[in-house]
Amino acid sequence: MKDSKKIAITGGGGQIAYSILFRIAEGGLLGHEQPIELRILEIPEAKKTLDGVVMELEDCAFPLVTKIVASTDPYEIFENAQIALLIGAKPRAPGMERSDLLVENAKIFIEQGKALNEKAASDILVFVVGNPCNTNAWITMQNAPKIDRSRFFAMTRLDQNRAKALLAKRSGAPVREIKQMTIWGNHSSTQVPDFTHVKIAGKPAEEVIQDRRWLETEFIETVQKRGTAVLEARGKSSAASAANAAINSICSLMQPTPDGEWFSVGICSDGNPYGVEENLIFSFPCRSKGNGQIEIVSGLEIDPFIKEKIEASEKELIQERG
Ligand code: NAX
Repeated sequence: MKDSKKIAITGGGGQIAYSILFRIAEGGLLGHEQPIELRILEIPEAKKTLDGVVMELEDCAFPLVTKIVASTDPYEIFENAQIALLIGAKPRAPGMERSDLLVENAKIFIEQGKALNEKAASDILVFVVGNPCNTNAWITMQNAPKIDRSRFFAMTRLDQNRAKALLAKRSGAPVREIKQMTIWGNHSSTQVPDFTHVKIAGKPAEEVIQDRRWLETEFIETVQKRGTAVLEARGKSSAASAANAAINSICSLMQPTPDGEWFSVGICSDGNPYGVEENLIFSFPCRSKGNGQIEIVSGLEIDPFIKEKIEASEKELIQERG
């Protein structure tokens, strides 16, 4: 039997965790041959909820789970962690400005960055879901100088999945035939779902859909506003689809990317081939060589309509960085 992989998850009492923990424990993240140790963080106010979730995890008797640690201390949770899923964050309260949200979350991710720096495995993969996820990932990276900057990621995969699903619906092609869907920039309303390189069953999306106006307007806006639409319909924000996207992302990072495909993830922009400001966590089209070793897909021609939007998202991230 292989050694257990230590997976740290924050926000363990929350909605996304309630879905992702069970999928990870079942083998959905690292496969059915890899034993795992779950190390789950919560804040004291929600520790009781987490204790209930741990009881349920135990009651599943997952064969792959060798140990579960639940705590309110990030230094304990991140000890020797090899993958960290930073899901827990402070939600936006009614009337709260985005700038206040950034300040409140900065405190969390400064502390967690320091704890990761001190305690985690040096080659840990840090994947941030909690919003504003790009800037939270950047703050974590700044506070964990011992960990290579290429090991920090922010989730834009849910946006990519939403975009693929929408193109599949519109074109009538199955989702698996939609390839090379890029989300550029920030996971916010300035995100850029780029349809210009998408292939639908091997053909350019614009050729299959034959409605550039729809792609430039309704398609982009629907993807950008999908989170709000789910919230309005369900009365709660996206959870199972977010957990699914986080799992998809880690699988894409850990396994070599198949030919003719790429995936979107927020990564450190240092040395990127598209002239985006350095020292941001920015979503790019990426390919993995396996084990979290990824490179940005280079040489794509950027459509002027898309370029303008990428610059607006870049500007927003520079402002968030402060
Ligand atoms: P919930 O509010 O259900 O759960 C968050 C949990 O995090 C709570 O139990 C809370 O007590 C805990 N928490 C807060 N501060 C913490 C800290 N310092 N350490 C450990 N735990 C802490 O939110 P949920 O629906 O699970 O969403 C979690 C985060 O994901 C939110 O920030 C949300 O905005 C973000 N999302 C990001 C997405 C993305 O695509 N990047 C999509 C889904 C989601 O909106």
